[in-house]
Amino acid sequence: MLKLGGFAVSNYYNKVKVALLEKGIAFEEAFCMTSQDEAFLKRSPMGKVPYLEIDGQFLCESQVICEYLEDRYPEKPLYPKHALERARVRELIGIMELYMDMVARRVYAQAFFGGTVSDEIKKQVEQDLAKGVRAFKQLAKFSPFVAGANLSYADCAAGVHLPLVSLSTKIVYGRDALEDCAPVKPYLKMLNERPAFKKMNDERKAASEAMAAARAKKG
Ligand SMILES: N[C@@H](CCC(=O)N[C@@H](CS)C(=O)NCC(=O)O)C(=O)O
Repeated sequence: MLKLGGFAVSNYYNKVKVALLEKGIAFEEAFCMTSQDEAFLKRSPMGKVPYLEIDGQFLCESQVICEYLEDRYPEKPLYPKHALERARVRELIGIMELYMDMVARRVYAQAFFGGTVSDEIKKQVEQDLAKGVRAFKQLAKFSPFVAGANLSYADCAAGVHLPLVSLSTKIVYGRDALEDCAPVKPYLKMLNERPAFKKMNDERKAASEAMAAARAKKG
């Protein structure tokens, strides 16, 4: 049985989790937080989540894990058939992760964890994120899925990254960086009507509430 390591509040963990659910692959969840401890680095060399345990071996990086899932479980594909269309799915994922989530992530400490971020970083993030959002708007199809007619790994990524980019920028800048991209809201609503996305999101919300309660208890 595959074991997915990480926690249900992590967007990268949830990207893989929703792909597993959509593909109907049996898996167990192995709760763990990120860590730089020697023992954890044996599972995930960068100390990040998620990782996937496969017969006692460990694989890290969410996109690499998705590629493995597609190769190993080709039934119910989450990539289109043709090479260029497959590349388009990866292109969208790259834009969302490298130029949107990874950029907005620099203000997540302030948005979600009670930290503060310097004005300089906020300004830089705002500028860089505008380029990522522009590229996303240029490439996203919403017809009805983000890369075209069929559900793909780009939707697994969009369904977990876009809400975080929206929420974090709304909190930090008072303006949702995706507010000019009108199809995003109905698209996310449509995704969340799918049982796999609903399950992932229900479990994310429960885990997030539990984490907030534990933090409040700690003081
Ligand atoms: N490129 C990685 C990103 C994973 C990632 O950054 N995960 C976050 C949790 S959402 C994490 O582990 N952060 C801890 C750290 O960066 O040390 C992937 O796609 O798996």
